[in-house]
Formats: sequence, C-alpha cells, structure tokens
Amino acid sequence: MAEVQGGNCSHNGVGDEGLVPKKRAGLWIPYRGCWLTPEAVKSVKLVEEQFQARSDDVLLVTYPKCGTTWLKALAFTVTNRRLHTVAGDDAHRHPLLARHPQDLVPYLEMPYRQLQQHPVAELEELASPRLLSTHLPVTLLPPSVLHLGCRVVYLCRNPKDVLVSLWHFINKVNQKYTIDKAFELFCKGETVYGPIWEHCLGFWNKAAVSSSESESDSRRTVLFLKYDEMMAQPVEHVKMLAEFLRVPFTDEEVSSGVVEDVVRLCSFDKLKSVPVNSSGVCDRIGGLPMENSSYFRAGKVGDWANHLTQEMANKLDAIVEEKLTGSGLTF
Ligand code: PAP
Repeated sequence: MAEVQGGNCSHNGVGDEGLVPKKRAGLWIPYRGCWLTPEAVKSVKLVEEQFQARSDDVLLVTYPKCGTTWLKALAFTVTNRRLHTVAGDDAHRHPLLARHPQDLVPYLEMPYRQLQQHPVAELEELASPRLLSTHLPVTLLPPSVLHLGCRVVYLCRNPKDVLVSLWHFINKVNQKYTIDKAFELFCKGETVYGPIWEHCLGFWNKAAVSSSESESDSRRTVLFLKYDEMMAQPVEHVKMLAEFLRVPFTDEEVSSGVVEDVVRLCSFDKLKSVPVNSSGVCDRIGGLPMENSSYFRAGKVGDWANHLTQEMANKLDAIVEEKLTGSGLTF
C-alpha cells in the first residue's frame, strides 16, 4: 500500500457552499436519489466521468459521521503496518502522529474536483493498491468501481447518533441550524448524502449479493461493519478488517499484541490527543475550512440520548425500521 495518500490542507475558502450551505439548512438538491449541494453534484459528475478504478482499489465507504475518521485510521494502519510499525522504537514516527487520519486516505469526491486543475490527477498518481474513501451511495459510485468489483468496506452507525453528530458538525459552520430543524430534515431523508436508510440499504444489499455469490470469505467484495459493534469488540473487528484487506495478522502478531496496539493507536482518546488532530483548521471539502478537532467530538455509542427527546428517538426509530423492513438490517 502506498505510504501516505491525499490531503492538501488549505486555509483559503473557495466558493460559498460546502457540506451544508452557510446561510440556511436545507439547500441540498436531489441528484439521482441522493441529496447533495450543487457544488458536490458538479464534483460527483466529474468523478463519474473521469475516475478510473483499478481492480485492486479498496474503497472505505461511509455515510457522513458514521466513523469515517476511525475507519481511515484503522485501514491505513493495518495495511501499512510493515512500513510503519505501531509499537517499538519507530512507533513515535507513525504517520498518525503527524497527519490527520482524514488526510491519509483521500476522498473520491472531495475536495470538490472542479476546484482542481486536473480533477482526478491526485488519485491517479497514487501507487496501487490504493486505499480510497467516499460518502457516495452505491448508486453514484463511479461505474468502473462496480464493473471491476473493487472491494468496499462499508461502515454504518445508529442513525440517531449520526443525526446528533452531523448536527454538531454542521453547527460549526451554521449557527442557526437547530436540532429541531436537523431532526425534521433527517426524518425526511433530506440531509447531505441522504437518505441515510437508502445509503445503508444499498451497501447492505450489495454485501448480501457478494456473499451469496462468493464461495469463500476471501472472495467477498463488501465488508459491512457497524460502528456500535466495532466499539464493543474492536480487536475482533480489526482482525476481520485485516483479513478483508488481504493483510491478515500472523499468529506471532496476534500473540505479541499487535492487534491491540492498532486498536489503541486508532482509539478516539489517542487520536483526539494528537496535536495535529486537536488544533488547526483545514479545508477538505472546498470552501469549508473546518477545525481539525471537529472530527473528534464525543466518540460514544448512544450520545443521542443527551440531545434528542424520547419522542424524537421513537419517531426516527419508527421511520428507519419501516424503511429497512424486510432487509434484515437493524440498528
Ligand atoms: P466524516 O464522515 O465527516 O468524514 P466521521 O469520522 O464519520 O467524519 O465523523 C466524526 C464522528 O466519528 C464523531 O462522532 P461524534 O460526533 O458522535 O463524537 C467522532 O467523535 C467519531 N470518531 C472520530 N474518531 C473516532 C475514533 N477513533 N473512534 C471512534 N469514534 C471516532
């Protein structure tokens, strides 16, 4: 895996729309079943036209606020652990101590490709096998990703925690975005990259097809993960992730505690404490500089209870349950 990928931090904002329009919430537009800002739509179209997948690409796919930063840190650390050891004399040189996890694995659609002179050049320059990330739903993935059967790690999270996390994040740029407004839009599915249930279901169904068509686990093309389960059993999940990424831990690594070292290095508390994550500002989207620390808020399962009323929770649960009926996917 290439050493370090992606991430150009710039402090100068470009344009006036980002993850959420600054003046008021709810200016996303529906684009082929997915709510995006007009600027994001332009970028997605460019990616669709110009990005060429390679058969050994691995995509980390998340709906926003489902644990993208954590998954990027884990996947990068697991795949590069021979080059960058997680324990021992060289551990203090690990890239995670010098760069934000968001910048170690580039997004397909961000920073907005129309803002680059050569829209996908940054991605083309990466050595194979590439580790890439995206928030795009399955329906908007570049066609070559699907044709080549690129492997996908999909991480989802309880929608109530996603709503609260997204609301906090968006509030960093839009002070007037109340929890009531966020809740109303989220329940309608009108949130960035939403509806969340369509996003999750798309990859849940793809995972089901992939496992029914594969004779063995090693041929599966989708690994479907849940944040809450990963938080409860991180060691087991990191082993599973390594298997899927085709860099399984050896018996010796397991017995010497390398898996636990990876879990510790990528833990919320550890990453939050690293200066590159706790200070500074970076524009990873295009026109939306954000504090690096905004990707490390609570890092908890069930924080929704501190922000949503029981009535709100019941309503969102009922909507999600109804949307997922018959799929086998539950939260
Ligand atoms: P993105 O989708 O916007 O790129 P993402 O990392 O999914 O970012 O969102 C941040 C959420 O992941 C935050 O959740 P919270 O608001 O509920 O706290 C953040 O705390 C959480 N997060 C970041 N790093 C970790 C980690 N190492 N372990 C667990 N959760 C994490």
